[in-house]
Amino acid sequence: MTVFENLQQIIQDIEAAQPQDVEALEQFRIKYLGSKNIIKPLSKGFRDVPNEQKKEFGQLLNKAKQDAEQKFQGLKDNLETAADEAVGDDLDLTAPAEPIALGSRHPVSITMNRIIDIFSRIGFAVAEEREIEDDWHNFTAMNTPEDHPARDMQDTYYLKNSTSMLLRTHTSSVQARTMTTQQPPIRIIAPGRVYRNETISARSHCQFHQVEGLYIDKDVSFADLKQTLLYFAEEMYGVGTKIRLRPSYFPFTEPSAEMDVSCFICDSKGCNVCKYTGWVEILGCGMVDPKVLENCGIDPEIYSGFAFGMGVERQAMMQYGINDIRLLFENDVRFLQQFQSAL
Ligand code: 2NL
Repeated sequence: MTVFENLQQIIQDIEAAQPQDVEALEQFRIKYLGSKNIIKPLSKGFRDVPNEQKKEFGQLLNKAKQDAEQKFQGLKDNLETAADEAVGDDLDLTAPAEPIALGSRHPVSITMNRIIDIFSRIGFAVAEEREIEDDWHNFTAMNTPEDHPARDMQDTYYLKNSTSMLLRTHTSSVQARTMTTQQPPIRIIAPGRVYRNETISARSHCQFHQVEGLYIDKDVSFADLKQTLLYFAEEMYGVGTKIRLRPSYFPFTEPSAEMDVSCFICDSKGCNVCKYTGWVEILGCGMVDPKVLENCGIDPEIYSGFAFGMGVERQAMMQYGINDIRLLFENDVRFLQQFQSAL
């Protein structure tokens, strides 16, 4: 066979080739367009072709290369379109979208929101403030003496190299800031995170949440305190819930009391939560000490008020039967997704 005949055969083969898939197309590319393609060796035979045929041979060589290139591009485009259409077969654009999973509220947030909601309904405004405080707003304004153990480094987190800046130990500092900038009537609740240097265990943690409340006006009495807290207890733990006030002591209230509610777990019949007493302690309260009012620029001869403070974690734990406070701060979704809230 002459190089001429060889070349003509190749051109016919290119025309007849029908690669059906990506693999066959690749073989085609290697054979006619790759670095070791079968057209190349023929162009080396160019000098053996008689002069009068050189022009025709050159044109045939170019035609072989162009045919191969054209055929390859055409087949490649066809295969890609076919692949796109195959994917399209599985795509149902009318199908409903995958639902996006909603998160759930943290049990501490659920409990705190319920408390906030209950007090909002009788006119308490929510007050929020900084978590890094100075010792005046956290302790001094609250009538806590310089040598009080709560001020100790052992109990309170102070900022590095500071004896006056600290992480607030209660949200009373929020109320101190409200009282120094606003005159009565004041009716606020202060929900938020607080910090105490405690050893972490199933029952205590170095961070927890509080809701404190403050009501200051002319003629606010202990009877107002008691009725407000009874309303809260019934809203929080159900109509018919009883309250019990026991004398107590806080530097910022006088007189002071601790409040128990009749056990909502066993209906006061006796259980683990109420330790078989029928009562569970939920908050501390009292009449704002005149010294606190004075410290914050409110005249105790004109105004009086009550205040209370409650921890949120313990109430959430009792409500949901959680036996280890650490679960509330680990953020394990398997734990967190079990809680549902209306608020
Ligand atoms: C508790 C007890 C309490 C207060 C907090 C308060 C705030 C102001 C003035 C006076 Cl501005 N008192 N707060 C009063 C009594 C008790 O908390 O056991 N908390 C977890």
